[in-house]
Amino acid sequence: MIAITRDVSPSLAACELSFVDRTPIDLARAVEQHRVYRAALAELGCEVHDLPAQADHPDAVFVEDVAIVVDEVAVMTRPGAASRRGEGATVVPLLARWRALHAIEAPGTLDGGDVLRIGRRVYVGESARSNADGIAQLRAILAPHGYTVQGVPIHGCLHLKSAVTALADDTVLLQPAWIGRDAFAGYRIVEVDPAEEHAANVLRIGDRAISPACFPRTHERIRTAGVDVLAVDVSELQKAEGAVTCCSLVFRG
Ligand code: CIR
Repeated sequence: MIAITRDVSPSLAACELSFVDRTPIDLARAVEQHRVYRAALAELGCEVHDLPAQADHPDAVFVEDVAIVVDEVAVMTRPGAASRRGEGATVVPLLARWRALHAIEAPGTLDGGDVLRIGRRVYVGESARSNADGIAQLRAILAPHGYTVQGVPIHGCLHLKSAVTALADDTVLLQPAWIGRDAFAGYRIVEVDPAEEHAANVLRIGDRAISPACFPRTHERIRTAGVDVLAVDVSELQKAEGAVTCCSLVFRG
């Protein structure tokens, strides 16, 4: 697997925030946590390509949001937050090594954090960041490659993948406060522990899942479902409303 990451911006403290209160971020700690996160990706077998930080883009470490990568193509997004629209340009030449590139055009908006692919099914959060036009454009690009693209309402969180991620092809980890179970009725559903509000965002690589260290109760539930958990401390990135999927683009090389 290939993993694209980007170093933490020195301006991370000026990040966008929607559902999380602004609290002081320890930048040196964020940088160290990001180094350990990259090491976890390598431990799970990824070839990690790390892009340099973008000082003028506080949220650029959250590289997941600027592109969608499937086996056949990649799609450069048009992030819903105007402050983030300059982040994708430096990802293009790197991603172009592995995939033909498409792009979401105005007035469409789409954040990669809203896109969950499970096999040939692509679920897209109907969030403040991803609009109907962006979802329709993604559908038009991916349908010829055999993917179904389905919008899913979410409420009370930033992105679809704040509320649900995949643990396996037949199993999802879900926060029922933020998303209906009905869209995932065909799957085995593991719910986050009620005491761990933000625990639904895990990064599945093969048969293992990277998850923030602060959610031990949900880790127990994930292990009970038969999936091994690799816990990483991303506390400073969580203060910027990020977690584990958002810091990488992971795809088959
Ligand atoms: C933002 O609001 O855009 C960033 N502060 C956080 C983005 C997190 N991205 C993600 O979970 N995919």
